[in-house]
Amino acid sequence: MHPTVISGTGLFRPPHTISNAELVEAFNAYVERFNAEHAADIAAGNVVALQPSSVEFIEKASGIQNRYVMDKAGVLDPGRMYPRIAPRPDEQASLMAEMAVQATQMACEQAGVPTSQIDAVYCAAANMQRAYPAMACEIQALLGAKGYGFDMNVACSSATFGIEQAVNAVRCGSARCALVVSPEITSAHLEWRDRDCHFIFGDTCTAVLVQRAEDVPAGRGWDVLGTQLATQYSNNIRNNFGFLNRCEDSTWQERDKTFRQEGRKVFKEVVPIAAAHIEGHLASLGLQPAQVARFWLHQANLGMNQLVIKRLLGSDVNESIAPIILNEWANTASAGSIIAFHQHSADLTTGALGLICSFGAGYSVGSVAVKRR
Ligand code: CO8
Repeated sequence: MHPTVISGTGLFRPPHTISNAELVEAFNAYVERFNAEHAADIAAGNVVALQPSSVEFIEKASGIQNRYVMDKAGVLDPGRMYPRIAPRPDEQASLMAEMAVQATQMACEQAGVPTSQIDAVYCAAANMQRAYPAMACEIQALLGAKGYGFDMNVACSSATFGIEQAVNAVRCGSARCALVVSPEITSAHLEWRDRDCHFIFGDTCTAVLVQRAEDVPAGRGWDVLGTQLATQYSNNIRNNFGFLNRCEDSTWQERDKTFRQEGRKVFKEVVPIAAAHIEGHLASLGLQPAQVARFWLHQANLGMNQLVIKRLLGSDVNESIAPIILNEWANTASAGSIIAFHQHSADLTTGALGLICSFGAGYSVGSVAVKRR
């Protein structure tokens, strides 16, 4: 068994931002238009009038102030309310692969390795833009990488579940330099016309390189101490979009074909699951939460992260213990905890312990314990 190291991380920043004020203005224009168009049915009680959204609610309920998206105009057009993404010919690099290559180049630069050294690619994200060929195979080709690649989806926990696959492959010797890449175009499967969730998500892509420790210069990267994954089936976060839809004679416009959730239930149920998971994982490594210098938690909701930290440490969340990036990025599905790690880890010194933890649909929870080299 070979010891493993996270040697580099990368982050792709989409071209557009949407502030809460811009989002709410567009949403409320859509609501006004919808209610005017359906005035007779609303008056007759056949249609329920839509309610407006508000910046105050969004910030208080979630902590989100902004999100990045691949297309802004389509999302903010009250007559459309979803991104406009041009189809590409098969010969051209696909959008998810393009995002993945940019994030990977940054991770490889940080690690000081050429992309050609990668010999396993895990494209781990909450949605894939096509059924096949696997996104990972295309990313592998664009990077000039060797070995093999495959796609995997465990919703918001895809990246940490991918890291466990990468760590195990490098540990066992079936790969030496494994890439976990998480291109998240959440804007394309979010229902922007539903005020309960229209503010939640943003787009991005992260990349994580896992290498054999002996290949990484001393003092660079993070030793992987261990990974732990768990799932527990729940329908509280669900999206029924899939290849069987055409056989059911339904269209993608139906509400169940984009993201839906019972947000309150998710909040209440996932916080104790995540806190117990982290405690259990650390205990299996002979560690207590108080010994951990930093927790890079999933970025869905500020209040959730505050509660997880309170359960673990009995204290309030602060930027040093558990950095928050969701105010700027919103919930980026599987990429959130990796963005936090990427942006808030350079200041920790040799020997510092850290824990990356994601949680979300499935339910799923995945954690990666690391130690600064
Ligand atoms: N503006 C104004 N009022 C609103 C709005 C709005 N935009 N939205 C709802 N309200 C109203 C509600 O109608 C409700 O009114 P009333 O009391 O009259 O019924 C009131 O505000 C309170 O609503 P909620 O109870 O829903 O508010 P909460 O305080 O619970 O906050 C949250 C809602 C922010 C959604 C919160 O519950 C939450 O964050 N929950 C956890 C969510 C979570 O972690 N989900 C994980 C999903 S991520 C994942 O697993 C990945 C999936 C794959 C990616 C998908 C990409 C698209």
